Amino acid sequence: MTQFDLTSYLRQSRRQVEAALDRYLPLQYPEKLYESMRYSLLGGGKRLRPILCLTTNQMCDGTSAMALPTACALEMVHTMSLIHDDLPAMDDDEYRRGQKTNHIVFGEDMAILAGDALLAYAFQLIAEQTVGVSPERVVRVLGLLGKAASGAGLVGGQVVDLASEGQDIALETLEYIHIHKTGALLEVSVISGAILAGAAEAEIERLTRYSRCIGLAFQIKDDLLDITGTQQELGKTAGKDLRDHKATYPSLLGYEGACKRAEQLFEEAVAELAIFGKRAEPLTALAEYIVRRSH
Ligand code: GRG
Repeated sequence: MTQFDLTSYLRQSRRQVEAALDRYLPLQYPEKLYESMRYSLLGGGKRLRPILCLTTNQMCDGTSAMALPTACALEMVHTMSLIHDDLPAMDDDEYRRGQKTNHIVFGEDMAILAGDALLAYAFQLIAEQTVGVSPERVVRVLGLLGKAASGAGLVGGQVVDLASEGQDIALETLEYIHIHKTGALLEVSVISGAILAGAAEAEIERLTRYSRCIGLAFQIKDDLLDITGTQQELGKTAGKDLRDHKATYPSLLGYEGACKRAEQLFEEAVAELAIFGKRAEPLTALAEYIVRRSH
């Protein structure tokens, strides 16, 4: 639907993000801690959150000096949530992205501490390295990221998810879990880029609605990919009893119903971008990627 070359855009953006992550988090004393942090932070992944932040920032006429620290901080919060999610006390996963999980390689104690350090450093990075943005805007972004990581965001979603394991849950509960576990960080990824660039409130509102649509669409697509098995091939641990009984969009809406809902959300997301005109091409292509990706 668009002439935009998303493949090379993603390749280039990932390269920019990965170089910055490497630079912002060099190996240092105590080495074991930083090796553990770097192992998960630099160990692959789609880099979707930083790319969304940079893309929105660019669309709103920002510069990478404004947005790169926040983009990397978002990836740090995402990475710490994955490290903790994989722990024996949570999902108890041995593999992620086809590689041994952090606690398997570095031990549970170090994995907990590496996650804690990544979370704290994310806020330090934004506060200390953001260039060319007023303190008010930086504080707004810090507050939104704090909210997305808190009980009103990722942690809240994880708690309800853990409490729902092995149970039949309503679509409402499933949506609560995904809006908080996945949607909250995707939302702040999109709007932080706009806030840092000094976008108008009406634009931020549109982008908030865009991000909510792609957040849910992302999760529906994840559930659909779980069915086709692509996720398992990429190294997620499969076959744990409770997770096999987990409620998903396809289990509640049917496979076709879930596909239809994801497509609807994609259309709604794109409609929110109309006010940006042609400048929204990369964000449109990213929404399309989220809904139609193969992994
Ligand atoms: C944030 C303080 C704090 C604690 C974390 C463990 C926990 C609390 C929350 C769990 C959050 C979680 C694991 C959500 C799942 C999010 C998700 C959709 C992950 C997969 O994202 P992708 O596909 O992953 O973008 P890649 O591998 O591409 O980076």
